[in-house]
Amino acid sequence: MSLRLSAPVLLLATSAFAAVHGKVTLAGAPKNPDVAIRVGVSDPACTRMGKVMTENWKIGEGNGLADAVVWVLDAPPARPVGTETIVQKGCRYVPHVLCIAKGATVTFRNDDPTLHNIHASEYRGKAENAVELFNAGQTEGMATNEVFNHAGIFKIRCDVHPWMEGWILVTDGCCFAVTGADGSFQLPALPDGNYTAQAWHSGFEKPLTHKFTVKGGNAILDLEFNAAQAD
Ligand SMILES: [Cu+2]
Repeated sequence: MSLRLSAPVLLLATSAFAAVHGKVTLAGAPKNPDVAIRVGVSDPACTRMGKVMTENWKIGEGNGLADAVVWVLDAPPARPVGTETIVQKGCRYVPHVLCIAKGATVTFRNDDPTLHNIHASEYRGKAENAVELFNAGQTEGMATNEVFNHAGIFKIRCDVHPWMEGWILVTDGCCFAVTGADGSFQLPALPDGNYTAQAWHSGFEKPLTHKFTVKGGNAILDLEFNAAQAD
């Protein structure tokens, strides 16, 4: 009778448990909470897929703020540049917020049985005009690849369905994350040292800045936006 190992043996160094993680929260209630969109009869392909809501404020347990982006300004470049995907599904962008490294490719795909166009521009704050980037129409099943070659905040919208709005944050560095439903995030491992993180959310003109120290591979970052300062 032979001896069998039922599962691979995992060797975990202590450092494997080290982590740079935290939570983004929202203090107070937003002035303009999310509302249902009156799609009306403009496109039955959208209404058939359920209620369409604005997606500005996703607030979870413990005031956790979803869809905020956290990145480290002075981190060593380490993350390989890859490809991410944004799907147009149910007449919304999934994910609503994406963070990528400079030079990465985004595949935009239309999974809806209707026409969408991806109208992308660089967002430079409310006071300045957005800079047009590209505008690509897509029928069902189409996919388009776009490379984002410089850091910045990019807004995508659809001229056919004016409620459709999505955000792509392009960073210079390696270390970034988009917060989950409870506002939590985990950044890639960082060598011990002092760093500066920034957090951005589409409801605010300016990012938050937060200094932190990684010790023994660990750091906990808690960042809070104040709803009273929202745009
Ligand atoms: Cu559309």
